[in-house]
Amino acid sequence: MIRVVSGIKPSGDLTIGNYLGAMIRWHEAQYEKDCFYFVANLHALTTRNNPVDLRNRTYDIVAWLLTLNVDPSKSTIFVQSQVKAHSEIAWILNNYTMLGELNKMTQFKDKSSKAGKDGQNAGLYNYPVLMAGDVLLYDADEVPVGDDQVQHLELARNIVVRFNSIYGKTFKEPKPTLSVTAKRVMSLNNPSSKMSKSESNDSFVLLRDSREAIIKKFKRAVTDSMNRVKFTPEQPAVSNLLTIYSGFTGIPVNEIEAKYENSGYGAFKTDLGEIVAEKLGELQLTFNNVRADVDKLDLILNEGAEKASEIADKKLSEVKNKLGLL
Ligand code: AQP
Repeated sequence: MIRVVSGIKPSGDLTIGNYLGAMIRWHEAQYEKDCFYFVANLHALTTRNNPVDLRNRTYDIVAWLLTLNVDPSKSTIFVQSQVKAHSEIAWILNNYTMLGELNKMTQFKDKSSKAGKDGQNAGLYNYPVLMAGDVLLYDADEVPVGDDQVQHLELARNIVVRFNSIYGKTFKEPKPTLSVTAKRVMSLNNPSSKMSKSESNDSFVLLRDSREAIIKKFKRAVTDSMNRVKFTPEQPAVSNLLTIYSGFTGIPVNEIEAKYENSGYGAFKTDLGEIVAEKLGELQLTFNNVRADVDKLDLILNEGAEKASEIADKKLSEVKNKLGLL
C-alpha cells in the first residue's frame, strides 16, 4: 500500500495557507493509503516558544486534524517528539548531507534573514535534514506538501541516493504531492511572500479567527489599482484572493472571474470574507468540542506514537546496523 507521511509545525496558530495547501485533502488519502500525520514540534524549536503555548498548539493541531476528518482508526496521528527515532536519524543523516546543499535552501535563507543574527541557530540550518529523517524513517512514497517544501524533499532524495549508494538499498525516495487546491497561498498584505503563521496578524487568516476579524482582514487585503477581478501574473494579490475563493468554494477561478466581471474589488472582497468566515465558523464549532477532550487526544497520540515507533525503530535499527553503531 502507498504510504503517505506529512507533518505540521506548531510554530503558531494554523492559517488558511496550511488548510488549503495541505490539510483540506489529508482525509481523502486515508481510505486507500497508509497515512502518517504528525505534529512537527521538534521543528518548532528553531524559534523560541513559550512552553505552555507550544504544548497548547500541539494539541490544537491534533484537534484540527480530527476536525478535518482525519480518522485515527485509519491514519496514524502522532507527535514527533514522542517518537524518539526522529531525533536520532536526523543526527545520522547530517553526516550524509553536504553544507553546499543546505546553503542552497531558500527557506533557510528567507527565515534566517528574517530571524536576524540572534535567531540564526544551527537547528534552523539543519531543519531540512530532520525533515528528511521524518519521511525516510517510514519509507514514505508520497509527501503531501505546499510547494515551499519541494526543495527540502529534493534534498531528502539526494540523501537517499548518497546513503543507498554506500550501504545498499536502505531508504526509499519520497516524492512530493502538491495540493490541487492551492499550491501556495500568499500573504494578504504582500503577495510575493507566502502566508505564514509566524508573520504579522494582518498577513494571514487563522483557522480560529473570529468572523469579524476574517471579514476585516479580507477587506484590508492589498489588491491593486486595476479594479478588475482577474487571475493574471500582473495581479498577484487579486490572483491570490481568487485562489482562496476557489479553494473555499470549489468554484473554478474562471467562473469566479465571470461572476465579478462588472463589479469592483469591494463586492468581491466582502463576499470572500463572508464565505471564509462561514466555513471557518462551522469548523470552529467542531474544533472546540474536539479540543476540549484532552484525555481523548492523549489517548490518540499514545496509540499513534506506539504505531509510528514500531516502524521508525525498525528502520533506525537497520541503519545503525549498517553503520556499525551498537
Ligand atoms: N501559505 C501556504 N500555502 C500553501 N501551503 C502551505 N503550507 C504552509 N503554509 C502554506 C503547507 O502546510 C503544511 C504544514 O506546514 P508547516 O506549518 O509545517 O510549515 P510551514 O510551511 O513553514 O508553515 P508556516 O505557516 O510558513 O510556518 P512558519 O511561519 O513557522 O514557517 C506544509 O505542507 C506546508 O507546505
